[in-house]
Amino acid sequence: MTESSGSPIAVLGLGAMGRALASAFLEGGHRVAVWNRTPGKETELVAAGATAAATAGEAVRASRLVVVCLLDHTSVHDVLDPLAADLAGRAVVNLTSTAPNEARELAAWAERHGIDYLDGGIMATPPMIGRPGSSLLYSGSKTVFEEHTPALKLMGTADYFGEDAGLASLYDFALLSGMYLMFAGFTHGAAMVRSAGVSAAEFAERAVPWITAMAQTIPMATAAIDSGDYTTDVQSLDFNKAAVDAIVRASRDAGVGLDVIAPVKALIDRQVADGHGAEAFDRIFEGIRPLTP
Ligand code: FVH
Repeated sequence: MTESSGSPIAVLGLGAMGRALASAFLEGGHRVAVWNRTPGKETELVAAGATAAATAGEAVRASRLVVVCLLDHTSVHDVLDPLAADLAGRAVVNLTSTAPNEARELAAWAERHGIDYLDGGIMATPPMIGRPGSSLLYSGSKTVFEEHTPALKLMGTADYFGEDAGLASLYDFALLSGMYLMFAGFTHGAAMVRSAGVSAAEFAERAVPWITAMAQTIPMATAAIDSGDYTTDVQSLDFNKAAVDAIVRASRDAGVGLDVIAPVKALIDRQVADGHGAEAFDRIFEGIRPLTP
């Protein structure tokens, strides 16, 4: 069974993201009850048709679906713990960024209180919500996901990863890791060219197409990583060591800190020292992978 359009939704947390989520539900024709710890952030939403709840409990009791978007795991417990009885029998979709084990802990807490719990990771910024490019990842209660898919799709594409409530967050944080290291790499490059008086904006004109092109080659690394066979006849670790050592020298010469590039060099050096210099760069995966599975 899926929910009827216009069914009431509570949104707890009206930070930049919570406000964007509530707007998307309003635009989708839902009745929306909003609550935030600090009053004042609901004004525009109320003007657009939302109901401002005086307490989180009031918002929850008005709705079958409760969407939570707070700062972190602790704030979710701060808000939801006193409402456990009110939440029993209702669906909670928690879109707060939590670590996988924190999501699992929340799912176990919800189960103990008879609450249907779906965890989610938002792969979008607030202005992207409800627009093309907004993607949300879910795991936990399949019932909640299936029943509320139409409402979830108002925020962005909705992909379900399974009953393990920590999986969506694991994907979310894994993707964010790639993003943070990409941005860190950009700042390292920007620092290098700054030594020649080049602005970050000028550098970005070349960095964006280069990084975009390189991202297209990621699928080429997957076969080696998944099989553990790093045999290569191009660009071995020895080759990459020479390149990264030269980048380190160039960075030093330019007066740039090695904080970003040094861990990359260390990963390569470890594999070369262990006798894998002839194998592919992707072998650095073996230096950081979990022992199981
Ligand atoms: N903004 C983004 O681009 C990212 C995109 C990916 C997903 N994140 C996550 O979404 C969560 C909320 O993010 P946000 O952008 O809305 O964050 P803020 O604007 O800082 O709002 C935080 C809200 O949390 C409330 N809050 C904090 N601590 C408590 C607490 N102990 N009890 C009750 N509410 C609390 C805060 O309330 P207030 O300070 O206004 O009273 C805000 O409503 C987050 O997990 C991101 O990682 C967004």
